[in-house]
Amino acid sequence: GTKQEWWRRSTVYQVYPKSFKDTTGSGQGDIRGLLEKLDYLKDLGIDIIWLQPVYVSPQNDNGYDVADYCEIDPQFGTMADFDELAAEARRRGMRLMLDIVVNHSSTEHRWFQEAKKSKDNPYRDYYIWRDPKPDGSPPNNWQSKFGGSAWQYDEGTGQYFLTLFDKTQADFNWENPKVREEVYDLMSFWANKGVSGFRMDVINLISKDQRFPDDDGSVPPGDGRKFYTDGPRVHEYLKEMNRRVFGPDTVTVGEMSSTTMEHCIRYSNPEEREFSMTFNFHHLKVDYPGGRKWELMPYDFEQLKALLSDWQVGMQQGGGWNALFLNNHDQPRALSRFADDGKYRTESAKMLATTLHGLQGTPYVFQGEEIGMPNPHWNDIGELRDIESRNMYVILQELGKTPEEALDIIRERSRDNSRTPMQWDDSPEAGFTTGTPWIKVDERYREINVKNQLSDPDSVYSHYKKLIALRKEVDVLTDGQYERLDEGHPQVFAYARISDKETLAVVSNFSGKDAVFEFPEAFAAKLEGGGTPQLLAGNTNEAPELKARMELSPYASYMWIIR
Ligand code: TEU
Repeated sequence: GTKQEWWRRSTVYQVYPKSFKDTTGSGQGDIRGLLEKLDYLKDLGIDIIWLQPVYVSPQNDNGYDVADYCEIDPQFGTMADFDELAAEARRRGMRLMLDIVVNHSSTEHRWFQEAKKSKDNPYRDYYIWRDPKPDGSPPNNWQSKFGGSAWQYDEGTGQYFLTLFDKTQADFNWENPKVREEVYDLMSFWANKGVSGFRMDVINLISKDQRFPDDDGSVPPGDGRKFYTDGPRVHEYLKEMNRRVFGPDTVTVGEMSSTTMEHCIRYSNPEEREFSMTFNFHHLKVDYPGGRKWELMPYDFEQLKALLSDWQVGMQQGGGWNALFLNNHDQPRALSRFADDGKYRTESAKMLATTLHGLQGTPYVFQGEEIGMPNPHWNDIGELRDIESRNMYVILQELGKTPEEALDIIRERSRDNSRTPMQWDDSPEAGFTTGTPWIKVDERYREINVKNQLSDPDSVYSHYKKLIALRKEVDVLTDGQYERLDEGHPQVFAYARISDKETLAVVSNFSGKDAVFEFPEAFAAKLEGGGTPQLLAGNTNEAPELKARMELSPYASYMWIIR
């Protein structure tokens, strides 16, 4: 690819700063903690560091409620710390990708504080205000993603304002060109400080249907999703943002909640000049009965494979580019969700990594994923911190669940599963803090930590390091045609990546039982006729020879190349 697409061979590391490394004893991570760990990330082979919000914030949604877009919150450090971080990252050949949260701001932002003063305040139309219905009820039936109505009533001016997330996160009115100018200015502020990457929070929600119609129930009940997801002017806005802010090699990723393939092709095809790549979440809803997050069911393996495959083929055909991920700060740990965090923990973690990193796209490693951190064990709701989880604990009981039933659902679904402190070593609090951590450290930190994996060639860490290096060396990982090879196999996910000079094959047993897998005829013929397969990555001591019929031990996973 051209210089502009250098990031197609890169791997991004996602840092949740609050839980990464604390250097002050506050119990919360900080920027100087990340500074201390830059060599660790460099050694892992990381090219881009996605730094999640460290802006001034009341922390109701852990920094996704921004009260000043151009100031570092003192709990994370100072602007001088940030400047040092940017310089030190660049000195090591790594880039910073900042999280930009501009669908909404905190209600503590001065713009909102102004806007709520009066209906004719110059900042009023930075946000979305509507009159109550005649009976005083909210303007429509849209629901917040964190539960409850998406509208908050402001006594002072007798109007409601829109909050798609927490009631202290007020949606911006992107129809207002002044809002767009403010956004481009704040993004340029960071670009001028040498930031050359942006992760755009729920950016496909910024264009709302200005009629604000009631939801007609055609999407999960009460969720106005289809009235503000991939809205009427979203592509217009993103093209304007691209023109106004991005440089020729700025790397950008859009978080596209509930989006479609067609939109993601438009968001990420270079000719559209919007973003470099997109996150979509369809593959992370295969354990949601009827798309409903707060009900439990075993995950649908066939649907997981079908969705990953459809998005590989569809984005390839459309010239789009996937951000590849199974973990982030909003999802439970994939290791516990899709594999085995007990007996086969190491094999499972490596299997998921090989399966993901063999796909076309840019892989994202969420902190702790590279050492096989599982979901922590939660004893009671008091251990949870996330606003969404705490709201749902109440709402689930209002819906008739017992406290224990509600807690069981929270245990599986809570975003806190991925937010416990990074486990650096087996010292108290896993070496994360010398103080009391803001959220508990998982009790398995003595067994699962960076220190005891760094020099172990068979560790999960070493496996990630190998996969990240392969992406830079093996061309077919970047541009090989994707082809699914397992037709509905109950245990195995297998696929190929094919280019004119080499073929990659990835075969993974997603089950805790032995599996037999036979390649399709056509591909098996290729195996017979082709060159000698070379094993690039495996998760068992003895990798079986690649042949038409494979016998796979529990969670066995292999990546071969055939030249
Ligand atoms: O997340 C968008 C979002 O919708 C997720 O929070 C997730 O889909 C939600 O938990 C549904 O159950 C982004 C950020 O990643 C998230 O941390 C923020 O809370 C959210 O936006 C609001 O800024």
